[in-house]
Amino acid sequence: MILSVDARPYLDQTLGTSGLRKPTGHAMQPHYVALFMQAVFAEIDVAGATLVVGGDGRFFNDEAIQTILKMAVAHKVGHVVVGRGGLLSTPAASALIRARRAKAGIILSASHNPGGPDGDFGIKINAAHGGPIPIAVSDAIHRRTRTTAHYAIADMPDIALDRDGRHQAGGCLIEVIDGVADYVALLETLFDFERIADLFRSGFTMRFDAMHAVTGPYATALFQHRLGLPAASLMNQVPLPDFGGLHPDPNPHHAAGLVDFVAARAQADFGAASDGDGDRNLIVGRGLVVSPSDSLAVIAANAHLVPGYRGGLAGVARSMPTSRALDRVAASLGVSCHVTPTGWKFFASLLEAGLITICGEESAGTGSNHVREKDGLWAVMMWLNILAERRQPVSEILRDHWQAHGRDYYQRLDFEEVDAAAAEELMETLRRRMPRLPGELAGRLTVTDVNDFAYDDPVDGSTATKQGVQIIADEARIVYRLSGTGTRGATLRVYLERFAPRGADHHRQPAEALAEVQAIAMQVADVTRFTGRAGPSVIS
Ligand code: VG1
Ligand code: CO
Repeated sequence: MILSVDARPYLDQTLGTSGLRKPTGHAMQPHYVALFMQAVFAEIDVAGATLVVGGDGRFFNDEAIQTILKMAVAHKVGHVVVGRGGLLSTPAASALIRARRAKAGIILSASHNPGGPDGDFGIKINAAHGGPIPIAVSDAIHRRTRTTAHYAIADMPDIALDRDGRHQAGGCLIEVIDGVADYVALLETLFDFERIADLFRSGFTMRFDAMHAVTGPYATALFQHRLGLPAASLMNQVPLPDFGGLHPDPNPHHAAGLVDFVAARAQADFGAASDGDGDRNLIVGRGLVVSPSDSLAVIAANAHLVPGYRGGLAGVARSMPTSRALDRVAASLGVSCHVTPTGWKFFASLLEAGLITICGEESAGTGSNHVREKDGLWAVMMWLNILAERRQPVSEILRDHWQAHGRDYYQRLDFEEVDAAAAEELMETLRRRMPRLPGELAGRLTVTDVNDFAYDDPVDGSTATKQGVQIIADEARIVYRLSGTGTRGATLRVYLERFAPRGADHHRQPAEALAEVQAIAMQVADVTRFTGRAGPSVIS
């Protein structure tokens, strides 16, 4: 029986950089998820189509998934493919959408935000190409939520998600699958598994931190069962609804244990971690944390060593705040480097059109045309395959890279949970000051260019404006933008970068190399006055 439930619309169901994201308690309000999904199903006609559903296992996922399955039945979806235990990493979901020719995917995740009753909950909506829906669609969904005052849901028992199986509900087939095997099989088409297994047999040591998030089962199947890594090399590999109280954001701040073990105490040759939904990665070597922007550049420069990319790269792309290290690699390879606003949807469009092969963001997301999302384990496998070929320490690979291309010192400063109005005012004040900045002296640097980043998608012709203010001062760059994934107040992100060309000193600490740029960044935008903060809450 299909029920039509009346409820009052929620007016705050805005989609940000990556889907709907809210404090868990907020998302658990009566009918909140159901009304949102009603708007989604009204915008994306799913009748008779296939739908992929899964999440990162965080608190409230199980309940929300049952609601979504029952609503899928009510909306006459033909086939729902759902991950066992309600689990699917974001890249695995992307792969599944493509493999099963699904019309859409629903990924229940607030990604790198903390989980649990006091953490965050989120819903990402993906399109038939496997990537995040374009802005035109997310805007339409948001508009529709504002007037959606009822939803349709099947009156049926919960579906057992703890084991694989097929359930017929009305005209809908609900198929529970173990998504891990399919995902590992996809990686097998790209990487030289034998060579990586050889590397592990040669005494090379690795530590992988799944942060009690979704990649645990994937990492166990891949690294331990398939490539022979000892079980003790995996940390926090059991997905937990509250991520064990950890914050599943793989940066040096939140993955401090891994960084201490590998980088500081040199207890392993290689360390890696991924985030809540498995799309981000952190790469660590003995004595150093690889900055995500450098990791992207090294991956692109060495991709020819990996079987799946031996044929070369069609092009590459980075988000605007990501360092320009990738541009230098692209120039040396003779391919174009596209610069997009923050968020994977812009890459999905370029990947779909075949304009790029590899892309990434400073926030530790890296990926390729094998799916339409960033992919944490893929990035780790790229590094492992490159290390298996080059047989050099991570630090030497970086040193060689900087010698060949120069080094872009890089840091991101996050001012989290600041007053939203004050953060807006900071950005608006900065925008008003923009015309006066060029030519001004900033310390020993001269401002050479200032702009508020705008982007015209070369594929679908859409335009995105006000995507972040960038100030270029000689060989340095400062970018300011507000986060679109936070759920409390506003988060100001300030990105700092300074280029040290070939032959310059490449072995300074980033904080020291960027001290002058940081001081300029704080002063030009009056960060302390607007935010009331003397310094950032997180540096990555
Ligand atoms: C952040 C990152 C961005 C990333 C997005 C989603 O967005 O900066 O690069 O694409 O999170 O990542 P923002 O708007 O807060 O800066 V995930 O792993 O949360 O899907
Ligand atoms: Co994520």
